[in-house]
Amino acid sequence: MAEYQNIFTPVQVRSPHYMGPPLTPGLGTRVGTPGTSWLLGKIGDFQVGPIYLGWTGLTSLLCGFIAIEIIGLNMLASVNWDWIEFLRQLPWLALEPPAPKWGLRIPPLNEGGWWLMAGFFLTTSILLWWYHLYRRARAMGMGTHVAWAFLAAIWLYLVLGLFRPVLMGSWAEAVPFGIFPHLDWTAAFSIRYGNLFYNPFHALSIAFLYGSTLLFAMHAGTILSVTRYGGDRELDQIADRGTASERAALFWRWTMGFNATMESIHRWAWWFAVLCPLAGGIGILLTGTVVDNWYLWAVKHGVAPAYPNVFPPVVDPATLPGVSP
Ligand code: 07D
Ligand code: 07D
Repeated sequence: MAEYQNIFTPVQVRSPHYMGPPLTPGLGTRVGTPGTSWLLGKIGDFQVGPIYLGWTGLTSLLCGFIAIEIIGLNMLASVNWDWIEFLRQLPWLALEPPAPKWGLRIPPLNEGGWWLMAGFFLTTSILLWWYHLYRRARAMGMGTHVAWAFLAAIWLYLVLGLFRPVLMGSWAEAVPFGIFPHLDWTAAFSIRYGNLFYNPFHALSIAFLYGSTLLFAMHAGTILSVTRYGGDRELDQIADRGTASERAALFWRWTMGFNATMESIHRWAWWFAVLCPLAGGIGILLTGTVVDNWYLWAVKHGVAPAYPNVFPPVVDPATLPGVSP
């Protein structure tokens, strides 16, 4: 029954587990006894483990654990250490950054100090994980494309929680930890700075986000549609006439006049994914530092129409007296 195989019908060979090629001595070891999962075999490889953590992976997990612990315990404290309430209210609970009066100083723990500490450990954890990815790729003799793509996401994260607050001179500008609270922050940020829709980098970021889903659907759909010719096995199909790859390419050429190549489609996908947070980070960094109100900016540059003169002139509400910084 093994004649007709594609990605939906993989043979899950129960052979001795593969530990991977030997490691350079002195570079740590892989840990964990490999296991087998029939269910995981339906969506990927059925062998689970071993995993190589090394000191970067291990310290990253440790810092991540400390960060989550600080956030979780603060949330638990905010509901009087009541586990039921903690579970019930979890999506609404928050660990907030320091108030504006603290600027960039270190506040007492209960006034934002915990937030600062959690942020420190989360950032350390993320950066260590980045290095872990980078080192694993190098150790495999691979390119480091995944690590650089991850760095694009880290760029946006650091802009939101570190670079922009530092430029603005206040930790209060940063994002709170919490599921709905971070959405409230996002909505409030947009309103405070005059509607993020008028920020061209937000628009670019959205175009790359939507473009990513489109490319993902086109590429995944194309490959799935040629699995009957072995398209999912990509490599040996690339050069030969009449094979999966040639059909896939011709399908697009004859549908829309142009086709990517087996290689270039992955560059398209990589760049769209990377440019989404890269452009977004630029947009956030400019907000409040260079541009205070994106709507007024858009009016000034002829992007948005000004209100007709029958109304009093539009002033930036943030400049009115009585507005807290
Ligand atoms: C599917 C890969 C797996 C990752 C997952 C996320 C945590 C957080 C921590 C309770 C696609 C794991 C989540 C570890 C738990 C605590 C304290 C990736 C996949 C499943 N957001 N955001 C979510 C983060 C920002 C926004 C969900 C993180 C900005 C909107 C999840 C960050 C802004 C919406 C989440 C971050 C913003 C969300 C699902 C960091 C502008 C939603 C995420 C570190 C960019 C959606 C209730 C997902 C939602 C959502 C995590 C930053 C906006 C909790 C870790 C400040 C509008 N965000 N987010 O699937 O349902 O990502 O929210 O920067 O609608 Mg967010
Ligand atoms: C958050 C990168 C950091 C994540 C890292 C991961 C862990 C988890 C755990 C594995 C996502 C760390 C991971 C810790 C480990 C496990 C289990 C990437 C992140 C490092 N917007 N908006 C965007 C749209 C509006 C606002 C981007 C659409 C309104 C703000 C995106 C709409 C207002 C910000 C986007 C819309 C508003 C954004 C995010 C529509 C709210 C940002 C791109 C149709 C009322 C962010 C320039 C991304 C940005 C952002 C989409 C509307 C506010 C394209 C489609 C007008 C404040 N918005 N938005 O990659 O970059 O995020 O803006 O209405 O900061 Mg928006």
